[in-house]
Amino acid sequence: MAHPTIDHVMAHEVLDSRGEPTVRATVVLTDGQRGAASVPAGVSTGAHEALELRDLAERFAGKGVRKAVARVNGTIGQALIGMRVDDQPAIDHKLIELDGTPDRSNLGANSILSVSLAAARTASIFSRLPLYQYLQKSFGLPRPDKFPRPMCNVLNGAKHADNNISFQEYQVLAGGKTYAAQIERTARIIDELREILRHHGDRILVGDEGGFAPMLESNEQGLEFLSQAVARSDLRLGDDVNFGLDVAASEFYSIERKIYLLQPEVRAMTAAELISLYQELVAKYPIKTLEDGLAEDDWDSWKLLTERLGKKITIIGDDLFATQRDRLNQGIKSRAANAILIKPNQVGTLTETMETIATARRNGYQCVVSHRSGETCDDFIADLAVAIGSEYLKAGSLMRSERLAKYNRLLEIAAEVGA
Ligand code: 2PG
Ligand code: MG
Repeated sequence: MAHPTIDHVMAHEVLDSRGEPTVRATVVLTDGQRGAASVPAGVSTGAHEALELRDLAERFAGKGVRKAVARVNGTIGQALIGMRVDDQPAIDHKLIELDGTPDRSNLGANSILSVSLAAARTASIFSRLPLYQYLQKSFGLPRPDKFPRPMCNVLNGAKHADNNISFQEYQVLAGGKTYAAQIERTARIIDELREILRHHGDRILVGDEGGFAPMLESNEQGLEFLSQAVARSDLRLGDDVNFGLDVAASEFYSIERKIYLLQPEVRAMTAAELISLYQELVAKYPIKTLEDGLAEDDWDSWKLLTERLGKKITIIGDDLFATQRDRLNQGIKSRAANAILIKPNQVGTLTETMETIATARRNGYQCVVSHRSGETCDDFIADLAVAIGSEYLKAGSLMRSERLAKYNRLLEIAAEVGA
């Protein structure tokens, strides 16, 4: 078989699920085979993420990505012509070198990632392997001992919704013998939750990630509603079903005053008080995962949170680590969190994403592969989650096609591998 050589790369501006521009790139081989990928974008972005290149012009309120597209069609495309598409590290190192900045601010993490992912997809097509198998093979990953479970964000708050709550995500973690059974149970709970909210007098609206977005009396009330929905689904709380939270605490932290301001309770809390609240909630509800319980640079408090709850539940760093290996190493050293959220667009290339995952694994940190609030129907992260044996795939609720694209891809792979 001839080498799979890159003939050219092209990019377009497309729209994501929030109606905002993003980059889609296609890699074309000399034999005409091709693969494409679109990058997602977050709203509650962390301060330490790699930077997206935006036009900052009039179109789309400054959010256009024509500059990023031009980088792919120009500098990046030129540099990749003639390279082997199945040498992902070489491609990614070329992208990193071309950019030349630590935060990808020159070419933009959006242009770089679109090409990095499109190259991997094209190589998998050339190799006649499903993407997850290609990733396992090309990165020499061990055969995973688990299949990702759905981490399903059924109630949306904070920046992802138009309601009044500080906590960003209330997740259902359904157990079950198979992935398909876990999805069915999750769907059942969502149906019951809809009825409960209707009964409570809420209009049934959904947030950016497809979860319901009701007005609540307190952040705790979300957990009460979830518990009721599980009971009405004839499932056992803590047995069949657990909960997860993404608090996204950086969003309600005041750096000057060092306090967390919780809405709608209107409570100004120190980190220690907020940690006590988490302890109370964990004692009362079957919460198994807690993401971004504290702000992204509140390292000492992260250490305290991990001391207090790390033996009992999974403490996930998202904005804290921003998928960056250096920040993860800092967390390992200071014993902050015991798991990391993995979002390729926080770092910029697939190879760096895999390096961060390998560091997490070596140090006993769990990995959770995640979407962004602004998504397309690209399902790359589902294959990534399978390839690395991610504990969960976090992809929003079981509503809106850009979320379902990922969960449905896992249904397909689960059928293939018998998970
Ligand atoms: C998060 C993500 C995805 P965003 O905080 O985990 O849910 O949100 O993409 O807006 O950063
Ligand atoms: Mg998060």
